[in-house]
Order: sequence, then C-alpha cells, then structure tokens
Amino acid sequence: MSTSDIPVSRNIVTAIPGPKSEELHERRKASVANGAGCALPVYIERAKGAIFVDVDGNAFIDMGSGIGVTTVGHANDTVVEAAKAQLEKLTHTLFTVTPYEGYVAVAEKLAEITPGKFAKKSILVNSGAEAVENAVKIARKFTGKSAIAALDHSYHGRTNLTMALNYKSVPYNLGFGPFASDIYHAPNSYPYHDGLTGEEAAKNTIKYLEKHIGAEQLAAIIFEPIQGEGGFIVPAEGFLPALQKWANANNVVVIADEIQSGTARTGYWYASEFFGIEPDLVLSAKGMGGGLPIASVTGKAEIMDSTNPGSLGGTFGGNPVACAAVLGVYKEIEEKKLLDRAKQIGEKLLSVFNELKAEFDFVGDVRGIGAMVALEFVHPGTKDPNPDVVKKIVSYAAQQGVLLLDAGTYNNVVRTLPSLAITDAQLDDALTVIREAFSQAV
Ligand code: PLZ
Repeated sequence: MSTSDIPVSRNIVTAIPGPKSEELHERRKASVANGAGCALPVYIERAKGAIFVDVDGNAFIDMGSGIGVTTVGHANDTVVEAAKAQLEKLTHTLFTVTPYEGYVAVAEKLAEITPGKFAKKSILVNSGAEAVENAVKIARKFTGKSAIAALDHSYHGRTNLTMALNYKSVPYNLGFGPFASDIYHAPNSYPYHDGLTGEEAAKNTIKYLEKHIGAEQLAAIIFEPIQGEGGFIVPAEGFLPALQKWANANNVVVIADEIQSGTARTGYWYASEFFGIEPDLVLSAKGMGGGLPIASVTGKAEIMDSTNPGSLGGTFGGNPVACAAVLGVYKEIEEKKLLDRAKQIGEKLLSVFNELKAEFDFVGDVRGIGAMVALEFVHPGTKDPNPDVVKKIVSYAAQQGVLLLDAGTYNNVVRTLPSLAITDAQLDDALTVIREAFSQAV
C-alpha cells in the first residue's frame, strides 16, 4: 500500500472514530500506558501532503502537522527518496565513534540558515527536550554560572530538567518531582493580556531577572520566540531585542527554543529573524526531520566549543537516515520556496480568523506569524478563558474531517500550523469547516 492513491480532499465515510479505529483503541487501552494521552482516537494509516487517511478510509485535512513536524508535507517525495537511499546505504555507526558526512552536512546547513553571521557550530540529538537539555549544559559550562530563566507560559519538554522549565504543571509535571533546581520563571510579553509595549514588558522581565535571580548567577535565558504549547503567544515588538541586549551585556546566554517556531514555519527559517534577534544558541527539532526524529543545538562557535570532548552526544544523535531526511527537508523548502508559501498561508489564516473574531464574541484574540496562527477563546465581554468552546470546535471539525489542535495554559486556544504543502483548495475547505464549527459552538 502506498501513498499514491491518497485523495486530495477530505472524505469522511464512517462515524468518527470509525469501527477499525475503535477496535485498535481497545487494544491500545489494554497495552499502552495511560500517561501517553490521546487527542483524537482515530488511527492513521497513510498520509500525503496535508491529508491523512485513517484505518477506516476516512481522509482528513491535517491542520496540525503532528504539532509542526510535517512542515514540508506528509511523505514528501524529496524526503522519502533521500531517507530511502540512505536506509539502503548506512543506518548507524554512532557519530562519536566513527563519523559520516550527513551529520556534518546538516551542521553546515544549520550554520547557514540560523540567524546571525558569526561562526557557528552544532550538535545533533534525538528530540526537542534533548536539545533543550544540551543547550542548558552548554550555557552553564560556558558561563560557569548555574541559574536558568524561562518565561511564563513556556513549554520545553518532558524530561526532568525540561519539566522544571515548563510553566504549566498539569498535565506535564504533576507527581513527577523533585524537579531540577535553580530554574526560574520570569514574566513574558503577552500583549492581549498585559497591554504592554515590548519595551515595558522587557523592563518587567529584566527587573525580575536582576532582583530575583541576579545576573551574576544567571547562565541563560531560554524562550520560545513564539510560545507554542502556551498558545502561540507572540511577544510585543521590541521585547525580545531588549531581552537580548540585556543578556549580552550581562554574560547571560540567550537560548531561542525554535523547536516549534523554526524551520520555515513562520515564513522565516527561524522566527528569531522576524523579531530581529540573533540568539547565542538556537534549538531546532520537529519540522527539521520531516517526520524523522532529530533535533539540534546550533550556536556561537566559542559557546558551543566550551565543553570537553566526549561531554555531549548519545547513541542515536544525528542518525544517518534522519540526517538524509533533514537535507531533503531543506532542499524542499528552498526549491519550492516554502518561506513564501508560509507567509501566504499566514495571510489567509489571519484574514479569515479576523473575520471570525468580528463575527463571534467568544474570540478574544487572533495572532500568529506565517503558518503559525491561533485564536484565543474567552467568555464574551471578558478575557476569561473559555476552554469549553475550544472543545466543541475541535470536536466538530474532527467529525467533518479537519484536524485542529488546542493549546494554551488554559486550553482555550485553537492553533493552526498546517503543512506548507497544503493546497489553496484544501486550506479554503478547512476554513469553511472551521467557520461552521464556530457557528455550531455558539
Ligand atoms: N520546545 C517549543 O514545542 C514539543 C509537545 C508534544 P520534544 N512540543 C510538542 C507533547 O505533548 O509531548 C516542544 C516544543 C518546544 C520543546 C519541545 C519538546 O520537544 O521533541 O517533544 O521533546
């Protein structure tokens, strides 16, 4: 069975979930631990571009891309070919035992596409959380300091250190302590709620960093330029540059977690570019592998080189097949001009969502850059979170064959981060369903 006969539009042929999905879900309940949650118990069999097909033959438009992973499209031909060819040649050596070219080629490309013209180096790892862990190790070694500041509404992963960096305790952290120490949360910029300019918000954040932690103890500040799980929170203009300026002046390493916002998602290789910052370390994962597990830390050569040989690594980091897929992803982004496509998709999403905001008083805010756009839902006339309406919208859309993802500290955000391979017809169709979903949620 291949992906060549996958339809180009959504097509729902059974109840959702269908009978085969229900059967699989029963098996899952007996064998898979509860901690691995399930947003929609629909079992996917095949996928192409922005469409995936479940085991019952239902075709969905995927507006979530597996949380921003299949940016160049499900089963992208260039990526599949590159990975297939590599699979037949070499699948593993362990790069730190006997190296291979793919790892080096990915590091070279990362130096080119990440923000900043300075000399850069990279390491490759397996997951976003592992990239965060490594960035913190490197920043501590480089500065000789130990404190790490994250921002309110942040998300950085599910390992012990990254749990401590998360803002939201439930479901990520509950019962999993004790957590890593010397981790702090400083105020972020959240224009819809704080009403502050970037400069004003940065003043508050810096006051917190100086008074509560102290620059002489602070190794790094880590932030998502656009907060992903937190609800696509876009900081006010000038906030990130002001933080960077302060950090640079105080020997504090700036770590941009671009795991969700990077790799062409926003219409820039990295969202940092949109905000006019050049972080010391930039983290990539998700979209870079086109569906294969790989992540990276890229940064200023003198910072990256500050740790001892043998101090960074792991068995599978920078796996040859995953590296081949990454190079395929980069080729696809360049050849298909996907940065431009992300901007076009973003314009469309923003314009329709702003129409919906004018029409439905439970929409409090619409925000995003490029193909990373969200709506925040409130109780009409207030800014109080309204997660119930999100549940209704997401569930209605799923029944109609459009996969939407929720987000937000209060689960009151619907986020869209479609594949950049989505066609105009598919996007229009998904937006029609979203509009219907809003009408029935009133
Ligand atoms: N940093 C900014 O978005 C992963 C989480 C999915 P890993 N976000 C999706 C889930 O529920 O587990 C993420 C992120 C940002 C770090 C991570 C962590 O990346 O590859 O999931 O470890």
